[in-house]
Amino acid sequence: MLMPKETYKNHYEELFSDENWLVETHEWNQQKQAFRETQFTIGNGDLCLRGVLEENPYDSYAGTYISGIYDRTGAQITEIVNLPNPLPIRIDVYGEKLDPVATDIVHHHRTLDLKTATLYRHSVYKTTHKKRLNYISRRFVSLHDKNLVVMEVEVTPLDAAMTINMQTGIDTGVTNKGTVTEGRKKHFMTCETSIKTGYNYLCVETFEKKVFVAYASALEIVYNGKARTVSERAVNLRVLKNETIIFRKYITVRSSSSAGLAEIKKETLSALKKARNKGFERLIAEHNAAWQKKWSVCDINIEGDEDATRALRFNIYHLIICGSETNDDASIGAKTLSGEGYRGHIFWDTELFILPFFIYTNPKVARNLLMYRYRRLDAARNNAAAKGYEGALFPWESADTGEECTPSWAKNFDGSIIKIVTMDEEHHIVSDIAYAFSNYAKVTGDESFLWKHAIELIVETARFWTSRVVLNRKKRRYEILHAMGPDEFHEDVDNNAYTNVLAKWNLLAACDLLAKTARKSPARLKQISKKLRIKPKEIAMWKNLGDRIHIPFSKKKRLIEQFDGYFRLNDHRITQLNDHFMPELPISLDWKDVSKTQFIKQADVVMLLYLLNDHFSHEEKRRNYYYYERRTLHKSSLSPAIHSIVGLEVGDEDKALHYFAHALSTDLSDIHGNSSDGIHAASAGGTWQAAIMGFAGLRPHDDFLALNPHLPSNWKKMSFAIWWRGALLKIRITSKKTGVEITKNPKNSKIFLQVYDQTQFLKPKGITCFERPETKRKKKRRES
Ligand code: IFM
Repeated sequence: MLMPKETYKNHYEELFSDENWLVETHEWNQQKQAFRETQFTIGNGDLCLRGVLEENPYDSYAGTYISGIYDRTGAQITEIVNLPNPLPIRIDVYGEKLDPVATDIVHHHRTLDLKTATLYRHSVYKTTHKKRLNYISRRFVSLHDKNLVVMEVEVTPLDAAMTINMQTGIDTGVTNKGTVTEGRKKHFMTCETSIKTGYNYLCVETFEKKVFVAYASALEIVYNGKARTVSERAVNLRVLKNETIIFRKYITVRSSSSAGLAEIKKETLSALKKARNKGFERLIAEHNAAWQKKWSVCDINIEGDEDATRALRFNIYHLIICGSETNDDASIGAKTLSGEGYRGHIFWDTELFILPFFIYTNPKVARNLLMYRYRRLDAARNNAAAKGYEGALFPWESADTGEECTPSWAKNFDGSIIKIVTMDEEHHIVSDIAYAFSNYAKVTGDESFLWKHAIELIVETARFWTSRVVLNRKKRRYEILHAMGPDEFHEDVDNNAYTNVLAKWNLLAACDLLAKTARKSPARLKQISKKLRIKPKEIAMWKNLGDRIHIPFSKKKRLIEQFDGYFRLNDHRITQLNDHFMPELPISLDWKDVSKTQFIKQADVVMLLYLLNDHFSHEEKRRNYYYYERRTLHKSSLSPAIHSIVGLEVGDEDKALHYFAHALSTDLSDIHGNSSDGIHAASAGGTWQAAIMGFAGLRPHDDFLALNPHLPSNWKKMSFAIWWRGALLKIRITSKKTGVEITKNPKNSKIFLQVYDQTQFLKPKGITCFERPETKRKKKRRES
């Protein structure tokens, strides 16, 4: 007979938000430990901590990352630094170390409450003496006090009194995870430690860049209803059966590359003192209020599809916690600040997949992300010059300095080691970045950014293309040879359509911007032309090159050809799907031969249809979408969300929903099997875009914002907010109508909106309503 499952008490449960905000696990599974650590990462945009258990069980991987702190060992590749771990709390009873690997665990439950960005845990241990200990904990990285981490652990012996030994500290024993070829690396050394009454202090310094990172921590013990602060890092306490002892740890973390040792110490300690004076409850209240404010803009609520809502919140949460509002010298790596995948490097993922979320929900962060690139324009100029090009060539993988950081070797899907050529061929990153600058300026209407930064960057990237294209005299056209598009299965191709069309866009965008500047402010144009040494002849050249760049197209098939010769490659059918209903390489083929086939890794032409969607007719989109979608293996997490959006554009709701669901669960269900290395940031950003640019059909235009919603039948209502031209719009969409309300408009901008086929200025107060044309028609019919 099955015994009824014992229920254990966890009073934190009363604090949980409703289940549409919770990400939970109800099991301890050692194989999934690293994946859960990624999933349960907490942070505040500047500092992130992987969701490691407090006890640091065997094989756990504590990760503490600060936005923008990278380092390098010798001639090896620059990587994000894994800093000392402030979280360890070790508990021993009867000389036994309690942790889920070492000890029997009879109950284990972890909950990330996305609404308050608080990580909760409940475990029950059974010692070898068969005595149980109830263990609950919670922690958060404050969104209100950007330097503060607060944690609490409560233990209660359930069967008999226990002598509990607790040890805590800041663990400097951590290293970067490393790679097989480079080994594990430590990027810092300790420069100061002190244990004083009321606090502990630690300061480390990174080896190469000499950045100080300081930690001050205080430990409070609540026992017998009395709270006391202790300076010892180890305590021994006799705790009676059913009595609870609480350990609270307050940690402040500060980093600086300019402050001296004394200064950073003073700041870190004073932040700790301030936090202690506020007290535990107030710190929680302030943190929760900051998140409430954040979600009031960032949340997307889909009534009728609670699973999608929860999954979207999970993805949005992970974007929020890695985007800095204060640092305009750092960007977001492909794996956020939740792991060391791709060594924390920054790719095109940021500008095209992640940035749109911030442009529309937190333009301050978006501006910082762009400023990161702008500040590295000189490095990009040097990179271009070193390779014999004009203008600016941004690195394929970037870290702190803006120099190229792509490693030369990596592991392929079949485990073999392959040479990497992305840095020499994926030059599309140049126009991807220019596109992002233009997108930000268009959506925000931030003219000062446009004049001061965007024009310069768009001009310098256009200049790059003038030196990258070659003239094919015979065919009287310009070509881009030896390139790689987003589809990384095909290296060294000529005239990749994505690259060529975006290069063309970049060249013509530079002309366009200068022409607009000439119309608006001739004085400004003079200034810019002087600073960037632009001559009318040069502008004419950009126009000529842009107009004459070859875009591969098959008249016979009436399709864009992904690159010259693509249609001559072997064309196989996808015959097998994996457990996630995603295509597999047919077993008759070998990975090493994939480049000889028309199989592609990720959205390439389809990405183009999305980015420059008003350059293509509906029919062109439809034909190209179906051709390439059938040949895409989605071996990059960047691919599904884009296929969802373009699926909707061509009217295929089934495909849109299929790919949306897939993208949503990328890191909720570890779909690619590598979430342990960090959250797939581009996929997370892609889910936001699929919801807003896809299902809500949002598109920015020069003079207005357009919405063309398409809600699946089970979605009753979709609500979200966006910033457009300095105003905060709350948008509610149902199958019958769309309501838009201006909730903030400090500059009193006039907002012109097109929804379905109707255009109107939004009322300054109250909700402006747009009825679906079908609803209107039905109403009319009823009336007549
Ligand atoms: O930028 C991507 C690329 O498009 C596919 N491989 C992984 C990179 C980082 O996410």
